[in-house]
Amino acid sequence: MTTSQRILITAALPYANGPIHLGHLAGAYLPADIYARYQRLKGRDVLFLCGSDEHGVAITITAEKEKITPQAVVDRYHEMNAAAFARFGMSFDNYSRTSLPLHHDTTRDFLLAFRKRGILKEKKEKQFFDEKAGMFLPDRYVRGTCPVCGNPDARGDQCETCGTYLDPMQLKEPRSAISGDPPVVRETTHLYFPLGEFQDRIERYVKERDARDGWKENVLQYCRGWFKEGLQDRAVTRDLSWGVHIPLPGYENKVVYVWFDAVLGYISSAKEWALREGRPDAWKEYWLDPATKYVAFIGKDNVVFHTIVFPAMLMAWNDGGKEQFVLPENVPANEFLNFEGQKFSKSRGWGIDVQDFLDKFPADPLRYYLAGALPEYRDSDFTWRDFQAKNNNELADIFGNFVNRTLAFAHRMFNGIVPERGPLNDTDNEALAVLARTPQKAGELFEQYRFRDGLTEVMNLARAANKYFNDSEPWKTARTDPARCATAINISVQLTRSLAILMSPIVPSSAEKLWQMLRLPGKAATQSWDDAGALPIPDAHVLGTTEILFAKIEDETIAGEISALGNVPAAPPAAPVAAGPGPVMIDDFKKIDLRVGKILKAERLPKSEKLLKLQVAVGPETRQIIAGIAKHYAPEDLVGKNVVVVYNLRPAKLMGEDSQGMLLAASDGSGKLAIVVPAEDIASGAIVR
Ligand code: B3M
Ligand code: ZN
Repeated sequence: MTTSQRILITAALPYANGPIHLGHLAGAYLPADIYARYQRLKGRDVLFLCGSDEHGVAITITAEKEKITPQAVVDRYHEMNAAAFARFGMSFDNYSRTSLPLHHDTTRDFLLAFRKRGILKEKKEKQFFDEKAGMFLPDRYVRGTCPVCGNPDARGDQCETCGTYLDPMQLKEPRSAISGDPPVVRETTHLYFPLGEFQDRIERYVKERDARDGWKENVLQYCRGWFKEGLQDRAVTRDLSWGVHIPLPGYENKVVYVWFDAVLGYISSAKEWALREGRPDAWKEYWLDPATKYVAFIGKDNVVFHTIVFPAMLMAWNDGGKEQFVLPENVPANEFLNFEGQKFSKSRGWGIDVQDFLDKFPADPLRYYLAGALPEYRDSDFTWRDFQAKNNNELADIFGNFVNRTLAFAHRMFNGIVPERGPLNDTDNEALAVLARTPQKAGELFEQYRFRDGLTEVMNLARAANKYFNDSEPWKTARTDPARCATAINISVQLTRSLAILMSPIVPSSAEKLWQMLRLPGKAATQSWDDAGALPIPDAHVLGTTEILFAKIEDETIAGEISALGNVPAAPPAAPVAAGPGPVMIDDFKKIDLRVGKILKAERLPKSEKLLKLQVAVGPETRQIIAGIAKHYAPEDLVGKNVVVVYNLRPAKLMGEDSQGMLLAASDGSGKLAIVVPAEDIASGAIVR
């Protein structure tokens, strides 16, 4: 029996402790989904798995705060996130959850097998205990003064101010992050996984897989850092009550460490999938076949667990000789997506949840925008204006417009019947050459986890298609050369079909809508990627009815979102350049007192991504001016610059700061902004007229 290549794809299991936001989508989920959809089009046998990570102390803390059970917390967020993923178009074969008995059993299998084989060692250690909360404190729930930099609010695992990795015992004046009380030290016993013993094998593993499949530089860098530090043995049990219980004497009040069980959730998710398929052993076809290519998509904060801890656990299991699990062939981790220039933050209410977003806009424009802005190499930024621009200027104006003009023309001039393709000319051949090479070019990039570049290739085909339509001028040849017109429309229709297939990993529901408009059999998602460059629609094929694929997003809508950000002032709608207020008398102009100022100091306002606080010398006087130029200038680039100040503008308060005047700046409506500076050096205070 020949089977097509099996690809096992996992995406990090999100904690069921809050709603997922756009940053999560851009980090792991959208790239994983594009990859899965692309591989299915390549005809590969894909199993794509995810699920909720439902353990960990953060969940018990939420439960205590809300006075409900941890199970109630995870039930709520599991449902919520599963629904959000479905709406976003995630094509998981299974979305599981780690509170399932099936998962607890899988975890205990690993733990007990490791214990039996002497891999897990018991160690006694001293740990902080919160007497008020009645619990041992996980490292990050101990706070205190950093011994290195003196930060009074350092976390027990790491000081976020100076970056030092800490042991909670090193903190000065430690206190519990749960009750606020100083904790006491108690002795406790835990099982340790000997990660240190695996260092050589893990280093070799990373090297080998990188050589074979090209790991991302950011991921390799994290690994090198950990290797250099030296891998440490890790406790895999915790003194908690919520989690996977351990049937070993002395462990009655302990559970498995959340990360030890979470990574095994990928295996349980496959088992659950197999049960639902009615073939309980089917998971083995993926996990236990050495020919399976396993790719684990994650965000950068999860790297160590997927490149080191999980592979070491699988190696340890495989050493037992029973089942041989495949190890990740690649771990494509993205950096972070920020939101309007700042980190997503649940506590500060900064960012947007997936459900909230999808209540306002369909999934495909969001998928398209995020795919083009994925933080593949460095952090990237979601902004409402970029989102609008990408939707309107690319999705609607390039892809949507090509589809719309082609199908509208075919309906109007050919009654919706695909006209005959005659002999080809140079214009046709040029377009068809772009078409012929796009599947391979874009496909190679997707294989290398370069989704932004892959999308660019596909969109270049859409651009070429628009150009082809323009150059062919079917509206002219309809009269002058009907056969030529027919050929151009035939090819254009074929191109819309190709785009439906090639765009389907990015905008799956629009691709299916287009597929229906073409009235072709099957679905866009079940076609062959490699045949996307073919011209299979027969002459005289009858098209379906046409609809608009992508709606434009209005300025008001976006302005509304921006002003809803609260402390960020909405940018004024871009005015057409030529339209001004009309003529004024010189006396009116003279009412405005303009003077040269010199910027002495510039700093960011902590809560604003748009505003800078400037100290500007105007003659003998120093004025504080709050200017909305933070997106265009770095504070350090402004110091020393001469500018033009509206000197007699009535003072105002912006975000609680006094602003005495305003800088002149030019903007052209494209979002670009330039401050106005005198052409020569001139004394500050000089009058401008
Ligand atoms: N739940 C962390 C996170 O959501 C963690 C991932 C588990 S992957 C096995 O970022
Ligand atoms: Zn510090």
